[in-house]
Amino acid sequence: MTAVNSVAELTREGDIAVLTIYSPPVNALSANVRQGIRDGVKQAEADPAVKAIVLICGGRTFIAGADISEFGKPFSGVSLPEAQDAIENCSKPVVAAIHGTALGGGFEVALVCHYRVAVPSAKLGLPEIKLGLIPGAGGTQRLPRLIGPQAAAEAILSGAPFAAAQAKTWGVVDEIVAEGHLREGALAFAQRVIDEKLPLVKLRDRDDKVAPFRGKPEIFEAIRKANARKFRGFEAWTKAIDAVRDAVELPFAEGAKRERAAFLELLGSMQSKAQRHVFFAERQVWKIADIADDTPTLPVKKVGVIGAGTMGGGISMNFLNAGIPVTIVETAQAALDRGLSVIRKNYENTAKKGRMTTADVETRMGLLSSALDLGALADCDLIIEAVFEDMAIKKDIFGKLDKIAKPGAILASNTSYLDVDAIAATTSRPGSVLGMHFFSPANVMRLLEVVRGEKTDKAVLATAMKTAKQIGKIGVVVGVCHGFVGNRMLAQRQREAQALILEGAMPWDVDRVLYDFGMPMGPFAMSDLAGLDIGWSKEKTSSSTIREILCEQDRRGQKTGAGFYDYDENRNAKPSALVEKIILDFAAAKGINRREISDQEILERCLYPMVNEGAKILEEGKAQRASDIDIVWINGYGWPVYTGGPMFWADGLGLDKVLAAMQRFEATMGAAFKPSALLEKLVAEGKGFKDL
Ligand code: 3H9
Repeated sequence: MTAVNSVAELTREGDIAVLTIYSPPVNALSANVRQGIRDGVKQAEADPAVKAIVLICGGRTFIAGADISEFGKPFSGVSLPEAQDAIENCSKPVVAAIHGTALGGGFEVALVCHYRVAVPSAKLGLPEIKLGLIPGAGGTQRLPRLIGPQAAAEAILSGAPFAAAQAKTWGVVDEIVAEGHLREGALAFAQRVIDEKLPLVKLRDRDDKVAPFRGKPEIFEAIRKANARKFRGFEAWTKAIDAVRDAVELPFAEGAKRERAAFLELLGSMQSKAQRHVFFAERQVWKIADIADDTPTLPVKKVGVIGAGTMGGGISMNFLNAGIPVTIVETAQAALDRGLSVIRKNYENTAKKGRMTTADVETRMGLLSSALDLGALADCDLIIEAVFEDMAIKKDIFGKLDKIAKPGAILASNTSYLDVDAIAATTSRPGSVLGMHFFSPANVMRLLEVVRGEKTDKAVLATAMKTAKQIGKIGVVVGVCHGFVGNRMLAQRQREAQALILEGAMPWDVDRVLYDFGMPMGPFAMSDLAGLDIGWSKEKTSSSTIREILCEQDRRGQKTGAGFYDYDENRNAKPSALVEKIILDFAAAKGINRREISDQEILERCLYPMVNEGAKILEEGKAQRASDIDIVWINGYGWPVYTGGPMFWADGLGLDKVLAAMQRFEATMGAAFKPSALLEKLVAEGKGFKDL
């Protein structure tokens, strides 16, 4: 065995040199790894006893890509193309032996090898698009030459890894070898290459898969059209399509040069910086400052859900999907039956779309039981209350649960605003109580705010976070305060949106500005979708807000065909002349002198107070880090990922700009705009949220 450098070593097995890269956790292509590959291959090539080389990785995975943490820092050492050239131009066959994930630059390294073998569990792909990038080491040029431009474009635009079996069908992988026997399998394959004198395959030289598409721009136009909606606001995707087109139209070297230029341009873009921030933020979020990663957690083998409404049903589905039995409790048989049939219908619809088999539907429904009595939850490890947002009801339920739940059971409330400590105080075991705030639709939305009460035990919090991961959510620890992180910040935006339509804007103006910013919809379209009558009552209504007036006129949102907007039978929204009149009359009655409001003001008034509230949340320790707030907004409210979330976005704008606007607004519009002390401090120190 020879050490090539600190992350690479060469061993000999007969005629074959095995170059092993080991750079935990994921063998990312750091300067050391790039050098290890180049020098290792060159050393093996120079050894007359070596007839073939196997490139394999130690640890849990093949190379998972470029080292993202190196992006944006000064470049040093051997470049990736240099390492790749050493492989591709090696006079001896190089076989990539793949386990775990071969992603991005890692997959691109595999693509310059002359052959590839993989274990069945391996996954391969080009996820650069998720980082606001395109592959930058030949991936956009070699993959189309191997699997054709259409399949390649799809793989690059989805960024999703594909399984070894799919790779084999495409010819991306030459042989699948037995799980757990990668090294032996790769050695046997390499021996065959030697024995049968198989050629040194260079994908760059292949033309058969791209030639039929040459001179057919309509193919790329169609790909562009099919993806335009999905990528609204994103920059990288059109460059990815251009690069694949170049693979068809241009000689390899020229296409590769253009790919590299586009990659480098994107690497410097704000969007990619933002998406890289999100990549690390999503991984940070699991780390809790005062709780060690190895804190023992409690078993969650059976879950109880109280309430079979939309939330309760959606919450239950998460656990059923993960194979965890659920007992759902309601107060009346009719409500229970309705809830259960909605769950079944949701699954059946998924099966109809071919994303699940009918057997899967039955397996999941088989894990679901129901009851009309809280007593049925006595053996549950985790009980989630998802009833009406009313403190008295919740306190009553937790008081009862305290007597029913087994010792050690976790008692969670799905409250979206209420004081979890007050709920916990109704039990004799506040250490077992926390909030688990799911977002609607709860079986779809990725975010879970895990609300840490004043007395929540560490093991209970750690278990809730682990459970979040297990059911495919992204858990964010938040503190007890009205609305926690997400809804507390949302309230700022809602207040301003309502004020703006009285001062001079129309709902569709506000919605357009926020939609153009990248939100999936504006606040008024969102209210129409959710229903304007949430919390509204016919008996108590007093025409004191626009919303009340709309409800009084039976404009209760999309479901009644009218709300802030008029809707046609396909639920297409149209600005409403009637609503315009209601707003103008209401403003006049209040003595408001309406004025022209610019798009810029709409944006600043809606978003800056949110950032300011985020700063207060940090100040009060209700979120652990600014990037956690970004994750909440991206995953719970559709904040555009390419801006990195509200706090990262504000840093990019310059906090001084945000502060100056808040001060300006405060002077004319009052205390709602009072800048947070943290915002002022950061500006005074010339710092950003990223420096906290
Ligand atoms: C690229 O390759 C560009 C090229 O085309 C051109 C270049 C010229 N770099 O996710 P995990 C860290 S772009 C640095 O929790 P899992 C991660 O932060 C890249 N660090 O594990 C975490 O650190 P910590 C294309 C990385 O098992 C730890 O590893 N490649 C990288 O759930 C464990 O990660 C990608 O986009 C990296 N590339 O999932 C792949 N990857 O423990 C990105 C991971 O301190 N990576 N880390 O929090 C992934 O998708 C997943 O990490 C992976 C493992 C599936 C590999």
